[in-house]
Amino acid sequence: PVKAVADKIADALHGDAPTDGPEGGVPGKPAPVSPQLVEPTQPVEPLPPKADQSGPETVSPTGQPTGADQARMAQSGAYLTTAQGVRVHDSDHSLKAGPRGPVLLQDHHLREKIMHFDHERIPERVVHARGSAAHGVFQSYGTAQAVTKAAFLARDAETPVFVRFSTVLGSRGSADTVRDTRGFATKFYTEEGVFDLVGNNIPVFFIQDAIKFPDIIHAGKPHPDREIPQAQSAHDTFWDFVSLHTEATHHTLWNMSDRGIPRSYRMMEGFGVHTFRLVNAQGVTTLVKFHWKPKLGVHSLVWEEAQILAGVDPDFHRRDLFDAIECGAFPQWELGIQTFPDTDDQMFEGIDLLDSTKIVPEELAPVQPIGLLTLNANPSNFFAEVEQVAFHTGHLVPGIDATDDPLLAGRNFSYLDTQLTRLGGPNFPQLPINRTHAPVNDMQRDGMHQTAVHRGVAPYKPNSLDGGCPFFAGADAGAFIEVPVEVPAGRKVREAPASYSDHFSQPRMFWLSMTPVEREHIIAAYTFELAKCYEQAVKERTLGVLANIDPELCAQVAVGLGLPAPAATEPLVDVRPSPALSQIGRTWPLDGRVIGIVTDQALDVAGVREVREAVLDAGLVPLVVAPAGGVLGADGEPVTVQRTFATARSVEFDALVFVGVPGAGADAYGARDAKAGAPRSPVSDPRVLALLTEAYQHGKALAGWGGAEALFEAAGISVGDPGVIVTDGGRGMPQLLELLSAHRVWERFPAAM
Ligand code: HDD
Repeated sequence: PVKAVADKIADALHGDAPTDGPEGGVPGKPAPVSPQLVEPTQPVEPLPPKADQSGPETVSPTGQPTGADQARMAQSGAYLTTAQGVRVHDSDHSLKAGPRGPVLLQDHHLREKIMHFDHERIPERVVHARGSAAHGVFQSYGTAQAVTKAAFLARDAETPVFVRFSTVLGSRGSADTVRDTRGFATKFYTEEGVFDLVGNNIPVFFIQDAIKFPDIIHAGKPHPDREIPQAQSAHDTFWDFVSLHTEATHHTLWNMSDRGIPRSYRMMEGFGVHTFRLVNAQGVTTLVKFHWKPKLGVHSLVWEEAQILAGVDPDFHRRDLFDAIECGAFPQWELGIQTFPDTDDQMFEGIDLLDSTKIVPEELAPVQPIGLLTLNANPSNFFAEVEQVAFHTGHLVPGIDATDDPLLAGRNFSYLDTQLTRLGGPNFPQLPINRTHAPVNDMQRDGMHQTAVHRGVAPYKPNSLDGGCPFFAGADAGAFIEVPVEVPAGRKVREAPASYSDHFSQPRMFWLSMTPVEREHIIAAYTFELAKCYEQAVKERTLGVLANIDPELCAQVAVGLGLPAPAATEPLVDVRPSPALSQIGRTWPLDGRVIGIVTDQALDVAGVREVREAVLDAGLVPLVVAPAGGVLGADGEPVTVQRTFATARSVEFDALVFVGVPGAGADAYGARDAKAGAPRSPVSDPRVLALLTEAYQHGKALAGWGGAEALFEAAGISVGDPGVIVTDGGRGMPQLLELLSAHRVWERFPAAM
């Protein structure tokens, strides 16, 4: 990312000119009104579509029409019409018998308008209801050619994609930063049809068999009587279930780790979870697990940040993704595969590849990069694209096949079924966002919301009336042919293989792979969640589960709950840690990170300009925080204020820079909303002190100049403390950025000392 990119997000998204918005305008002067915002009274030429209003592709890269109608994408055309195309004279008043008279049944426009509005909502997804998405492109490296014949993985192939990220438990309007698993679903519009990789940011799942899915979800969703709590697992029914159903232990432990509260969708790994089977042009098969590796590294919030954000900015992840793409800081992930020989037992180094509660450590099977995903365009209509997109684990293309993982088998049933309720019938593949970019020549006919006008008289096979068309394809003509693998014969049983009953060895491996800070976060997460439960028996039973992972984990959580720590009921397994599982200890690029510059009208504006420039040059986003909105620096190039002391909260920044002592001597609540008789702060506005202390507690890099030491001292922070630097305006930036590239100042967390 270049300077222009971050400049654009800082200015275009947060206002580069005074506006009449809540935090713009020159104090004391009426805000100028943009001519474009005046409502025209006569028909005028429609405004040209904005850059972000480009609709879904009408033609695929291979020249296939996608069915999308660009003309319907926005308010274009001079006259308002009814749904029947009749021009409308008045849409503000119902047709009445006189201005105070009763409304007439004859008013078709009224009925049509309200009828449509009444039906605007569709059922939200039963899981993963809250999400956001983006368009992009997948560039293959061609390195998977030896193991798969899938054409989109051939060298230099470029495939359009649509990716939707989500939380699992919450409703559509729930907060983004809750502790939960995140969905990571990718639709590849390949030339051979659609391939969906419907994964999560956690590589294992709660259950081994899809038949348990309704159970885990009923347990995790709000209680059926009061419908609380929303979007979280910190309640009795969830812990009741996972403490009884111990195959959930591994996934639950990942949820309680920092993976459950990502900093950004852009900073999460993605996993296909199941083992898939690839087949190459010679018919040779390989078992694989898919991984998405973010270029920006894997980073998380701290729990307090996540909680505050849920109130301060419930759309934090949605905004972060949209803003980053809008400003050109396109998020990227490398797709990688772990490969395993397709043996009869489908085991690798003693790990059952058909058990979705297990991973294969990267140290045993390295992740081999096979392509690069870049998200480069935001949706133009949330409903049409993000809400109506329908993913399916059964959407496979030649070269990629399913395995007998019983979790995958159930998913292959469920994803088709759920669309009938959500999207109202069997024709959802015709919705623009779901349309394949490959030619469709099926014999599906009619049904609700059919938009195709099919020709021909013989939608059946065999036929002679339509010349026998269409014909079957062979492998040489690109047909999808299931790999004819041997299936083990046996008795019909409702049982699982013996290897599925190992529920603790991998949770123990995960725990042992964490650094002290990460372990401390896990202990705090379990303690928080269990302390929110009412049932003593549920807490005690869960402590029993933790004892089987690690006695120290169990003991620490027990202390927090004020309960005795039970002994393990199973022998502790001797496992080797997997360092790849830890998020800490490396440095990463910083694209799109947000730096707050906290200042005051009276302070060093030239210095603010310099820091702003340095932040922009590094491809980051500077946001200027001051006591009131407007612009600073009447004497030179004006600096726009993007946040005020009333609206800024430390949680939306990755690092903070303080200019002197902003708000010194101000009334306790600042100049703008001073309360009569409120005390004057001897040091600074209390909200500035809160910004500073909160950011310090959350391990954020802090810098200051122009006498900011006095402010730090007032907050009990010394300049020599880890991650606290005194800069000389913009010249201190390299130091700050270096701190930031480790994501947080880890030394500040007690466990790391
Ligand atoms: Fe699922 C949605 C991921 C197991 C049934 N799932 C859904 C989405 C993701 C996942 C990312 C959101 C897709 C979107 O953005 O539209 N699900 C997973 C993973 C699983 C998994 C990684 C285990 C490895 N799911 C799973 C099982 C079942 C389902 C076992 C049912 C037996 N999942 C669904 C669903 C959803 C869904 C009910 C809700 C909306 C939808 O499918 O389209 O069918």
